[in-house]
Formats: sequence, structure tokens, C-alpha cells
Amino acid sequence: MKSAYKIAAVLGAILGFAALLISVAAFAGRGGGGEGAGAANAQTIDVELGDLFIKPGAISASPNADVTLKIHNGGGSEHDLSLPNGTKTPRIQAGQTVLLHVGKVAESMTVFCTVPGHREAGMQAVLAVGGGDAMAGMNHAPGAMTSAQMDASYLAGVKAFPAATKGEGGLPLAPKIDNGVKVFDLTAAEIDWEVAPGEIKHGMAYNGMIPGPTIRVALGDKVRIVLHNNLKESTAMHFHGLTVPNSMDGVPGITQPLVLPGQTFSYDFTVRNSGTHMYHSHMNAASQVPAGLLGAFLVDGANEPTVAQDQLMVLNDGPLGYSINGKGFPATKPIVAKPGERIRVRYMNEGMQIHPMHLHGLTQTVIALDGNAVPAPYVEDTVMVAPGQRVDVLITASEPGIWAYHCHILTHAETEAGMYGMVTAFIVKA
Ligand SMILES: [Cu+2]
Repeated sequence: MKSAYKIAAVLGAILGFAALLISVAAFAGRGGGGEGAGAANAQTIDVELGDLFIKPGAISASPNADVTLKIHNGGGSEHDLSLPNGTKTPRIQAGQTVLLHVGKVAESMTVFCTVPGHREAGMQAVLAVGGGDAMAGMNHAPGAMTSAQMDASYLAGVKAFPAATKGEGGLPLAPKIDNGVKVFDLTAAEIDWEVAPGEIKHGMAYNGMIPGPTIRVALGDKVRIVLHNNLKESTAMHFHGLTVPNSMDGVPGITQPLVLPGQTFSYDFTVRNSGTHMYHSHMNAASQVPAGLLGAFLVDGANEPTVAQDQLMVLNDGPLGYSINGKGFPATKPIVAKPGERIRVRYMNEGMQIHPMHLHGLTQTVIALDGNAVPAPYVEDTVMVAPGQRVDVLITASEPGIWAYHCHILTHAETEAGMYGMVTAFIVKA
């Protein structure tokens, strides 16, 4: 079917009666079956092209679906639709409909019209995975607001920052000492969490906070993490990045039994490697981790940098939306530094998407990746943090002012209703 469509597309374009013929051929191919096993997972999404807009502006694909876009040109002039990889429709005449097979959407992408000037004039949209999660927090359908409404909504968000919300994640957890062992109790339970002002989402948390409490120990410490499961489902805990005995690795069915609802499991080990690490659920993890079952596990080594502040930036995406330390803009907390101060920021990505973290005005010097010092620190203004990855950077507060600090996948940071999600600020003031 696909190759038949491509041949038809080429012929159609050459012969100059493209769109009608193509759409008929494409529909016939689709309707005629022959899709085989993939058909069960097929998803067809309606997309409307207008004169200098694409609707919806945020096209949501289901995870793992074989996606086809059904593109209708409702405008008065001809348009097309292209994927970033160059796959595109032929020119679509006014009033006509064409199918474009996309396949599995692995990552957020921008789709656009290639007619010269149309993309610049606004004919682009985001095609994102996650069944709509990628657009969580988007309160307004693109195109629904007037310019004045957009301005007002944007400025209201800025004015509200930093907004107060109930609950703070990542607070330090002091251990109890038992025969020289540092004992940390963590209880997993469901929670309602205020991600942004008035935006209360159902999540899962350790000790009632997202991220969970921050555990900070030193190299060589003997630790015991006591996990209590107050969830309605089983869980387990993995110490991501730490060198532990296999039996303490937290993978149910492989290294330990499931921790059933109501049960407790103790993880005992000696801390053998320093750096920025994480702990998180390793059961139904694609749900439990983005829902909030995660936290920072920091191990002080012999050569810690001297810094005025040590800041965490735990990145997450999923049912709680795009968040930094469990909150979305304007409820994110700015980093406030005095001129000349040196700050360590420890990024950790507990989400399932990549987040390039961009800081305006100041540079970020990468000093460690996944808890290991890099042989030669290097400077970036945009630091890529992949799922599961930790990146430590040093930032010197050299330039006074309020510097925007955000994920540079812009759909994680802004909609036409203003900034949201992975946006905060680095404020340098005396
Ligand atoms: Cu992002």
C-alpha cells in the first residue's frame, strides 16, 4: 500500500492532477485492508490545514500506534504537510483530503507546510507521543485566543512566578542510626499533588512529597532503606547509578520478591560510589515513576567542589505534566544567587523524554555525568539530560539580573496561553 501510494504521489505530481487522485488512491489502499498485524494498533488522526494555520496545533499520537494523518485542506490556497525527516504529502488543493502515513511516533516532532513562507506565517504543529501527555498543562487549543488574550495570559503567568502551591518535594531526610547503619524510611502511597496553582493531579509519592525525600550520604556509609508499600499495587525500589549487591538492585522477580501492598522490604548496602544518583520504583515503572515514585540519592565523595549552593533539578514528564522538582511554572522555584557565587546544579531526568535545559545569560560548566567526574569539564548553555541520566553543572552568578531557565523543547515550556511546565529562573542579585 505504501509503495503504491508513493508511486501515485509521484505520478500525480508530475501529471499535475495530484490531490484528488492521491486521496482516492490513498483511501482505496487504506480501505482495502491488507494492513496485516499492524492494523490493530493503527491510529488515524484528523488534521486541518487552513490559510496559514494547522489545527490542532498539538497533534497527539498514542504510544506505539501506527499513525496516519488524514489531512484536509479547508483553506482557499494549496498547502502540504511535511514531517521533519522530509516525508510529506504532495500539494493538496483546496477542499481535498490526503492521507500521510507517519508510522510509530518515537519522539515529539514539528510538522509543517513547505509552501514558501507558510511555515513562517504559522503553519506548523507539534506531533507528540504520549496520548496527549505531551500537551498536559495546555489549557487552550491553539488558535483559540486572540493576540490580546495571549499577551494577558502570558503576563499573568510571569507575574504569578514564583507561585505558592501546597507541598514541596525533595526535602532532606535525616536518617535514624541503628548500630552504625543510616536507616531511611520511605513510604509509598497515592497522593493528590498541586503541580501548579490550582492544578491538582493524582500521583504517587514517597513520604508524601514529589520528588521523594533527598537522601544524602557519604562514600563508605552503611545504609538501610526501608520501603513501606501503602499503594494499592506492588512496588520495589531501584538505586539508579549506585553500585549495590545484586540482591539489593530492586528488580522484582529477578533480584527480590515483589513488595505487595501492605508489605515492607529493607535494602541494606554499603555505599561504594559517589556522585549524583537516584532512587525510584522498578515495578510498573512507566506509571509509578512519572507519577512521582522517585527521589535523589546523593553521595559525597572525596573531591566535592566548593559551592555556595547545591541545587537539585529533578526533571519529569507524564501524568503530572512537565515538571522541575515536582512543580510546573509558575510554581517552580527560582535559584537565587549573589553576584560571584558558584552554584552546583544537579540535573536528573526521571521522565521518559529528553530535556535540553537552557540557561539564559550564564554558562553551565558540565563537571559530572551519571555521577562520574568528566575528565575535562566543558561549557554549554544548553545541557541535554536524557531519561535516566544525571548531569552536574557549575554555574557562576557572573551577570546580575533575572535569567530565564527552561527546557528548550518549547512545547515543554510554553503554549499560546503563556509559559508553563519546565520553566524557572536563575536570579542574580546582591
Ligand atoms: Cu523538556
